[in-house]
Amino acid sequence: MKAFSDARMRGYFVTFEGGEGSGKSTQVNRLISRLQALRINAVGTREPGGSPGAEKIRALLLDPNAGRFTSMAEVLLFYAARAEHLDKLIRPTLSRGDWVVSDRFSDSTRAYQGLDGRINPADLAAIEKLVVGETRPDLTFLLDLPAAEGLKRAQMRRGDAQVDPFEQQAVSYHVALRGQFRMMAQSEPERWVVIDATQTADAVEKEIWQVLSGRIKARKELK
Ligand code: Z5A
Repeated sequence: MKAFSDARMRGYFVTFEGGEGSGKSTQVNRLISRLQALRINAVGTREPGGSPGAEKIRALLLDPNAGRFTSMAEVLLFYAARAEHLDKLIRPTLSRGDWVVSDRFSDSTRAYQGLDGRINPADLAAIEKLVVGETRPDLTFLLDLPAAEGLKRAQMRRGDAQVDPFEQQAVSYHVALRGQFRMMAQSEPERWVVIDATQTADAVEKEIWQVLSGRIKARKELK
């Protein structure tokens, strides 16, 4: 079985997915520290964003006063940001043989923008193919926890700051999203690893590291 796409040719691409407040940014930072301690060059990044132009698009998408764009406009904005991110950061990093660890990637578009059914799934898949091409994640962690718990954590972290248009959606939307992510993980078990994100941040980190150290060892053996 070929466990990694182009494993000998390029670096390694890890993504974190899940609902609001599921602990993705916390775990991206912890993972980057662990990789750097092993002298593995790794870049932590996020979506939407991750490059100067993409961060500008992020500001548009998450403007608390703007509301949500129409479905197609939203998809195209996320993909415009992703195209920038891929060309300016992700592809150059992977082609140097380094690691990229991203807080969200195209699975978030499939889940969030795919959920309302207003975009034909075939159109969404075509845009993904055009922009992402072969630069698909090697491994994706789904940080899975009940929507209400994630929203509570996000609210605590936000404090007095304004709520972005995605967090403003009804709890039922976030519940449906959780189901969508779980379904996606089930349909591609060779890429996704589901982690119980109700555990402490330390326990989540440990579980992630167990999976990754196995992958690192396997990569060394492949070389
Ligand atoms: N979006 C989209 O619709 N389509 C797309 O293609 C993409 C994104 C790429 C981006 O918002 C929004 O864009 C997102 C989806 C949409 N909106 N929603 N909903 P964002 O980047 O601002 O937010 P986010 O990606 O949803 O993540 P977040 O709210 O920043 O949360 P997080 O990164 O998953 O969690 P965290 O910041 O690491 O942790 C949250 C708090 O919980 C914090 O205080 C931590 O200290 C605490 N924490 C972390 N882990 C734990 C554990 N294990 N136990 C207890 N407390 C914890």
